[in-house]
Order: sequence, then C-alpha cells, then structure tokens
Amino acid sequence: MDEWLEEQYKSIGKVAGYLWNKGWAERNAGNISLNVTDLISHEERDGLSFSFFYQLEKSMPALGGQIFLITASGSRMRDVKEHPKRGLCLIELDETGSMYRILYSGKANRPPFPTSEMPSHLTIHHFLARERRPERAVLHAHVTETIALTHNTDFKNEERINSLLWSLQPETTLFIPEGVGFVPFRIPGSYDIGEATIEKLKKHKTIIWEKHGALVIEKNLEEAFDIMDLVAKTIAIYFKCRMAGYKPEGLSKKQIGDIRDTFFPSE
Ligand code: 2HA
Ligand code: ZN
Repeated sequence: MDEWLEEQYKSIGKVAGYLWNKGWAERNAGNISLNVTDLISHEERDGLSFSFFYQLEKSMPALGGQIFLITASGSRMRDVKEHPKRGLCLIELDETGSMYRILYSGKANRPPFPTSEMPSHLTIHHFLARERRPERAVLHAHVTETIALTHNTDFKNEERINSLLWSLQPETTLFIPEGVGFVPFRIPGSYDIGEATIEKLKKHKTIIWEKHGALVIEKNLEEAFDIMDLVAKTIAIYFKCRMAGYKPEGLSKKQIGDIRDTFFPSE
C-alpha cells in the first residue's frame, strides 16, 4: 500500500472514531471526503483496477480527472475507525466531470459504492476547484447540539446563531470569526443541499444544516473536526446554562469587539 494513501486512511479512521465517540454518527450517519488528486502519482493511479463509469446527475467540469477518497455507502463510522479501508472508496471522475468510476486495488473484492451524500460532497468539491480554494477535506456529521439548536425556531436564523456562538466563549470569535452559515432544511443526499451549501461556503467554512447536522470544509480532516467540535462545545455551554435554569449572560458586544481588535487588528 502506498504511504500517502495509508496516511489518509489513518487520518480518516481517527476522525471517524472521534465522530462515533461524540455520538454524532449513529447508524451510518456522517460522511467524509478528501480530494487526493495531488497526492496520487500517475504510476500509482495506473496500477489500480477500475469499475464501469457511472453517470452523475450533474456534470462538474472543474472536477474532470480528479480523484477522491470518500466514505462508502452504508458504512458505519465505528467500523471505519477500525477498518478504514473497508469503509472507504476511491473514485475518479472522467475528463469531462460528468461520470465517475471506482478505483480499487487489483486484489480487492467488489469495491464499495460511495456515500448517499456524494452529490453534496462533489458539488462542494466542484465549487472549491472552481474558486481555487485550498480546502481539500469535507466532513459531515449529525452533531447533536446543532440539530437540537435548530429545533428552536429562534435559531433558524444565521445572524442569531452567530451572535449566540460568539457570545458564549472567546474561542468562537477566534476560530470562526466569519461565523457559521445556516442552510434551511433540504433533503439529505440531494444536489439541492449541495447547491444551498456552496452559496454559504462563499463566506463560511462551517455550515449548520437545519435539523440534520453540520458540515465543515478545511485543508485537512483533523482541522475540520476541530471546528465541528468547537461549534458543538459552544452550543453545549448554552444548553448547560439553560438546563441549570438560567440564560447565559454572554460576552458583551464590547468584549467580543475587544477580542476581534486584539486578534484581528487589521480588519
Ligand atoms: O450518510 O449522513 O446525510 C448518511 C448521512 C446522510
Ligand atoms: Zn447526514
């Protein structure tokens, strides 16, 4: 097995374990994809077997010839943690970006199919490629805290979610200064949820999907997980205060402004 691929498997396995331990990956919930086009050499690529081409519902020309590691359909994060190779598939788009095929080692049995969220993942990677953005990892999980928060109609609103997040602890202003994007409910696994998400990715790297979970794009998976974890922890502070019977006082606008002035003085 090539070293680079082994490393990606390891990192996906590690993050899959975090998602399972956090309780954000019940059953086959959550999915992960990584653009590995720049990591695989021509020789390695040519040594792999491949399936037939499958048509994509939408063509993604900027992804022509690109290669992704993506969680397999039905895979459980707790299993991906133990056996990353069994729960992941490598896919390659054709030169026009309108079809994909599954790549696999000649020794492997029938390769698994990609996750039901592949349309949203590819729509996001297509956006990142078109915009020449540096992010390569897309992480989605059923983050309990974000699902619970968006059951409160007060928080089906991006501005209110961000005011809350920034007010609860300094870390959210430090690490998510642009705030999170909020996507009203869409059917899971649809191109529609992908399209609504890329609109928000123009300004945000962290997305809350109403009553479904969270999605984060980052340069690598560990960093994507860090941000997801930060959002969940921050919302958990809110719920803990409410459960203890009081509304959190929140940092004041001045305190949040001072944090911004200290850490982002030029903005
Ligand atoms: O893969 O998380 O959104 C299952 C899901 C669908
Ligand atoms: Zn989901």
